[in-house]
Amino acid sequence: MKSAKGTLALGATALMVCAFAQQSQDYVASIVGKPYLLIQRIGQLDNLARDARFTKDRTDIYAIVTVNGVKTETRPASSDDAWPNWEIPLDDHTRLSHVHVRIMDADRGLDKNADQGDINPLGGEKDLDFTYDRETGLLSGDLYGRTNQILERIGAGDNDACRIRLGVMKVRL
Ligand SMILES: [Ca+2]
Ligand SMILES: [Ca+2]
Ligand SMILES: [Ca+2]
Repeated sequence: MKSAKGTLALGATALMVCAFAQQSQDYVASIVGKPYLLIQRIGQLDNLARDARFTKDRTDIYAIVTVNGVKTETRPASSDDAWPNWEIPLDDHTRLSHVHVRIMDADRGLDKNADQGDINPLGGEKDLDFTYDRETGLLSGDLYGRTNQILERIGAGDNDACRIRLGVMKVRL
């Protein structure tokens, strides 16, 4: 049987560009039996790694995810089109997880103001907010869908546009 424990067969795989398919299929979930946010892919459409006045910048995009007020900062991804497969646990104690996702590109030195990526298709909004209902398995808000569904959002209407693929996953025990 192919269902190795913790392996996700994602429905979106068939839609992916061939060059990236391999990387995606290599993903093996490290959280089993509990819902978590998977940020599978993050790519910059605008250049967030533009050189600033005093320093050379590089691509080091990371995510700040807040779940019911608890903040998690991921490690940076160093590619313009990265498949970091960041995993952020959702709230396993309450029915609803209110999730806020922000994307940043770190800038260092004297130019330490980081650039905030735009992953929200609406003008004037850069972040994504959604609620996950543990009982129904449904997402609502800036993301809507169901558990184990990868969703894509493309930022528009603001500067520093990025493309993100993410979803709430739950791998059966
Ligand atoms: Ca930057
Ligand atoms: Ca940077
Ligand atoms: Ca926007």
